[in-house]
Amino acid sequence: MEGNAVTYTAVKGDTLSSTVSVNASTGQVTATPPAGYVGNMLVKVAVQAAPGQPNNTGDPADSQLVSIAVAPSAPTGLDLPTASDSGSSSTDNITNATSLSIQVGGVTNGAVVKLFNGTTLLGQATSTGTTVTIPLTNVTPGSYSLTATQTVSNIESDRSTALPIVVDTTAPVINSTAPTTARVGDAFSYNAGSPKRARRDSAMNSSRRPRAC
Ligand SMILES: [Ca+2]
Ligand SMILES: [Ca+2]
Repeated sequence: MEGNAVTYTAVKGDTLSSTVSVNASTGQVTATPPAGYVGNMLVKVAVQAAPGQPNNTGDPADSQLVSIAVAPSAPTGLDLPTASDSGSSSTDNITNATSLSIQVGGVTNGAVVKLFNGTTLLGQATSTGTTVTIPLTNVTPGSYSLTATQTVSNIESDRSTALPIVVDTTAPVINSTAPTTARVGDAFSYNAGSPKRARRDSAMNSSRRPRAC
């Protein structure tokens, strides 16, 4: 019956409340699992000779039970928590901590959550809620692009959006020289974070303070 007209059918192959449909002309099967379902879903797909077409197999239809793995959604909201984000900003994802935690959201209770840098597995933890914290120790200084997956019913999700973090253990240095003299009565200003020359505020102020005598 190769090349002859056929009729496609597709129905549920299990008791899940999923919906299954098939395009009669192309045979394209669309199966929608129940909302939030993770696991395997069975669909029974059959093809048979269209009415009036010869059927050279003993069976009226050639059917197949197809197992579809429905994966959990990717985790969301990776974060370097404030407690692990050291330095002048606790939200810049630049830290000198080599023992730190990464928080992962959007996970299912009981999911195994894996944390990767690129394709390297850094750590994993089992979620006991919708967020999970993955501790990391002895982190080598450098730049990281962290992603996470969650595995539910032995089916692993896609990767989350990446969280870039920098682990920098090099102490900052002052690369400017503080002035050693100041005039009595003048406000003194020095920016240790700028390599520019120090200045005296009085030079910029029109209203000078009276000088002490
Ligand atoms: Ca943070
Ligand atoms: Ca920081």
